[in-house]
Amino acid sequence: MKLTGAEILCQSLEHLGVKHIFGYPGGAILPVYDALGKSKLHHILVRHEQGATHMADGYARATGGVGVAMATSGPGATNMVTGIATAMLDSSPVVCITGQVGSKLLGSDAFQEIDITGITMPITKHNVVVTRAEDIARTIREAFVIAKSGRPGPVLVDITKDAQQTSTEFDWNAATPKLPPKRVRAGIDKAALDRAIELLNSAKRPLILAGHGIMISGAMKAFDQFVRAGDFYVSMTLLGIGCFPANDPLNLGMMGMHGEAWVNHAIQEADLLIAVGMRFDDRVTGDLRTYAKSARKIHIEIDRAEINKNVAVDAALVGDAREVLEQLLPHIEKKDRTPWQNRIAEMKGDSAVRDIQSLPDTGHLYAAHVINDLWKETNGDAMVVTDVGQHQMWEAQYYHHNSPRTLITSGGLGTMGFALPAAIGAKFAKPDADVWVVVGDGGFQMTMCELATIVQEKIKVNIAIINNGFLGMVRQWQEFFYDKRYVATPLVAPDFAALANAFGIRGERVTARGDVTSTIRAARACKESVLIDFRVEQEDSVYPMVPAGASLHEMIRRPHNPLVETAAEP
Ligand SMILES: Cc1cc2nc3c(=O)[nH]c(=O)nc-3n(C[C@H](O)[C@H](O)[C@H](O)COP(=O)(O)OP(=O)(O)OC[C@H]3O[C@@H](n4cnc5c(N)ncnc54)[C@H](O)[C@@H]3O)c2cc1C
Ligand SMILES: Cc1ncc(C[n+]2csc(CCOP(=O)(O)OP(=O)(O)O)c2C)c(N)n1
Ligand SMILES: [Mg+2]
Repeated sequence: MKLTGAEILCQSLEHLGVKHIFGYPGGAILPVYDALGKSKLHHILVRHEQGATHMADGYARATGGVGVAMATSGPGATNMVTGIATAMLDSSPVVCITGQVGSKLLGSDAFQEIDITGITMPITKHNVVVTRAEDIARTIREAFVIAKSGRPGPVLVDITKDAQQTSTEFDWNAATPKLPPKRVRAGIDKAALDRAIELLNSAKRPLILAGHGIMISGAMKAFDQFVRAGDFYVSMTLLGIGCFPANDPLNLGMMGMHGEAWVNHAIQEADLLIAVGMRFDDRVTGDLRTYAKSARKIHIEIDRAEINKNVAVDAALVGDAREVLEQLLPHIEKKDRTPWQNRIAEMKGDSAVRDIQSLPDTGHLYAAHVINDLWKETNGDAMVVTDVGQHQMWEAQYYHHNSPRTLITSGGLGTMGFALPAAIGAKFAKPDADVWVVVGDGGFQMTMCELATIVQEKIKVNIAIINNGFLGMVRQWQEFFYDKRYVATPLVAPDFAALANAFGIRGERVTARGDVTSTIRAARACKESVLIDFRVEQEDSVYPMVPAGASLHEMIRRPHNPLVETAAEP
């Protein structure tokens, strides 16, 4: 059967099980759009190509499947760069398809010609220019295999206009990928496994560092069994949140710069750290010279390049988290952990002074109240998509996630503007999910144009703007480290509720603590999307805080006590 390259692309995507494409058209990709119109694929018209990549990323993170974004050449492609880098840093499987000028014009500075494969070389797992229609089906199959296999990541396929227009024979079965999936070592090193088992069974103060890789691997069940077999305490990275239920007594909470104080102290006192699918980011370790000095380390990690990159380890188990945990499981011996449990309880007791919710209403609305009320009102079952800044950290501290893939957030690149589009993508992936955007007044203004996408697609996503009138996280750094010189952080914003109305979305404003729950409840009951502008305390800070480069136990604590640092146990 003869088809154009554009038709082959659409049919290939259908073969790969793709249902949604987030994109924006233009001249160099028009043949594909023409074919899209005749296909079964649902194209979601975004308002900015950055939004398309975040939507594809949110879609991928909500399901573990591949998200697809599309744009034209030149500015369409360059607008994707931030979204691609965001996906790269958080190992998210996204396939970006861009149009390119005709192959005969390549290198001539043609209209809207840009070397997008050159630009995205360091921020994609793989990228490729396709100049022949007959290569499209195979290349797109390869793109999906590469994006999803091993350590996932973004792949960009740049297709010249003539390749889209030329007709050629289409045979899906013959278009098998030529690239092998990223090679994962066949077996886990026996000596390392023995060493790990010995360390696991001899440790007195073991602590698990649970990361994003557990979710990527789909290792939640094996992880749960592993934790219970050894009665191990679990701490999580920001991206690991959800891999183990927050309400389990063995779950201590988040580690790192804004992690729970008792977790950071426990890391420094542990005699064994078991890192599973996490990469020892500097937000997690603080000063490496003083990091977990008393602890031996086991690292379970699929990407060999991560081993000994930041933290030297005693046993490296290179492989898929689920497979490794399953191999370890039969060897784990039950131990009496009473002294370590007592020590943890002691450290926790210091910190969890009292529950934030039981504080009297002082007339101030704190972001922590909003997040904690959102958690209560949604029974912890919402899919929360956050932006970047203080509100992101408060979400991690005060919304207690019990299920995997229910917190979607940009960790590695820390991309402001991520939340709204990523939530739209997540909603398409999980139409029945109660999707909430938790976003700052700064980040919201970066991609708020996507409100129009919500309206055009008639989807239901609730938006909680944590409006503190500041680029809050930067203001916090200025408060702590620049003598409160608030340069370029006070932020004027539009009336967000009125703005929502202008887009055709219901808008609310909340200034009093007593109105938080009822407004959240009404928003959930409403069939359409609702935006709530929460006017919160302007100069509150996130505590505790390990200053960048400081030792993990050197945390700045809340100076006086109008609030506790984090809520008591969920
Ligand atoms: C303002 C701000 C503040 C932050 N503060 C904190 C903080 O206080 N605490 C914190 O934890 N983070 C914080 N972060 C996030 C931080 O920057 C990192 O993004 C995060 O720590 C990374 O978590 P991770 O290593 O679990 O996930 P990733 O970076 O996604 O790494 C996942 C790892 O798992 C591996 N992997 C993938 N698949 C598998 C598999 N199948 N099997 C085994 N391994 C696999 C990957 O190779 C990779 O090494 C902050 C971010 C921002 C923007
Ligand atoms: C695209 C981008 N630009 C700049 C930054 C640096 N930055 C990190 S947090 C932050 C402030 C965010 O302000 P806001 O969205 O209002 O959230 P808040 O911290 O107040 O909750 C800034 C500017 C960033 N992370 N991303
Ligand atoms: Mg703000």
